[in-house]
Amino acid sequence: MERRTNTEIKLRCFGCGAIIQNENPRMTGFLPRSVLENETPLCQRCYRLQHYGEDVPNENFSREYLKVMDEARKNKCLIVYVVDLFAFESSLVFSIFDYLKENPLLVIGNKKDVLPKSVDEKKLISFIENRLNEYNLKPLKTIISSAYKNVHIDEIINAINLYRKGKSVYFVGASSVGKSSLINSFLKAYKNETKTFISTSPYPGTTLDVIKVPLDDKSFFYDTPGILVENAIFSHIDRNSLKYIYPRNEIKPRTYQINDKQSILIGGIARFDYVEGKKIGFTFFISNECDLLRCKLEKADETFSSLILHKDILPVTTGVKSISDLEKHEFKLPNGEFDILISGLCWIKCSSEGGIVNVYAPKNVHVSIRECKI
Ligand SMILES: Nc1nc2c(ncn2[C@@H]2O[C@H](COP(=O)(O)OP(=O)(O)OP(=O)(O)O)[C@@H](O)[C@H]2O)c(=O)[nH]1
Ligand SMILES: [Mg+2]
Repeated sequence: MERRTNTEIKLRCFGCGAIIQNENPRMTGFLPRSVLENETPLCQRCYRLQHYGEDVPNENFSREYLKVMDEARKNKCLIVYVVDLFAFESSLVFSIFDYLKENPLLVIGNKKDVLPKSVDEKKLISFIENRLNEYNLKPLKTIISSAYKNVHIDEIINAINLYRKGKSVYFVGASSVGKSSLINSFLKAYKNETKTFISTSPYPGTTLDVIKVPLDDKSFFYDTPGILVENAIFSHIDRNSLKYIYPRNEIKPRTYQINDKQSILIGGIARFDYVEGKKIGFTFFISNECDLLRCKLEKADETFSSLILHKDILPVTTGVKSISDLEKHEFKLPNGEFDILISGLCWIKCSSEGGIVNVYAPKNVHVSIRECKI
């Protein structure tokens, strides 16, 4: 019998096909050595996905990213974790949480300008911190901001100066949450002699490698590439439809008093069916550019396909032609106030005494019920 070389017997994960390795927990295919015996191995990411339904996106970190973050960890540097206040759930990047646990942590909730003006900042901060505490993340401070409107930029700069203790600062988070825009706001607030800024854009994946901005003789701001969260809507619709999804200005919540057996079509990409329950109000927090249309549940399938076909509802996306292209999520409504969220697209606030709702969204987009954000 022929002797096999090492490369020939490399194991692959049964769940995602990545080559199994036991050296680096932050790269694809990681499986601790102690559980390597199994005949059909699952990498740690797939195990968590399949057993806990947890979002563990497949971030293929570049070597540069890992090197920089390991340096941050070694030197106990301040990490600034930027989250998107609108698309909060899609800014939870579980795979970098280990770094956030071990380093001094400042959290910035960015894009305050797209939330209704009446929103209470204290409530937002406690919402963010409660969610992060669930993952054992304990920020030194959480600050609400808007890179667009320069909200609390001075307060952030002061906090950074206080917590960084003369060392470098690392900006991390999901794609498109506004890391580069915030650093640019800091550069504007201070004199930026070069007059050059970091590129920003409405498309995920703008910053491609780690960017170093000098702070003083021996320390830097590190702007890191954002991590694409796979179960957020952005990863599942056409790039040119993103402009309908990302709110660019203050969202105007839209409330519908809905009877049972009525549906709300959410562009040509999602649908909300009120299957059973008393007539109640459902408030949609969604980009103003995204069409919402009410119709009878019995007509919903037909209406949905026909509107998509004629592009009479926006946005549409190539993979969705009819309701059968979407995944169904059924909810028994609890008593009281809560949000139903479609990750990255919207949340729907309501107060119910029970009932049944079906939400249809593109496959693999996270849909759930949570405590009210605002
Ligand atoms: N409304 C609003 N939009 C913002 C704000 N900050 C950034 N943006 C927009 O969000 C998009 C992404 O901003 P970037 O600064 O490129 O985000 P990033 O986190 O650096 O993105 P990556 O480099 O892809 O990880 C751009 O269209 C920005 O103009 C904000 O405070 N409010
Ligand atoms: Mg960037």
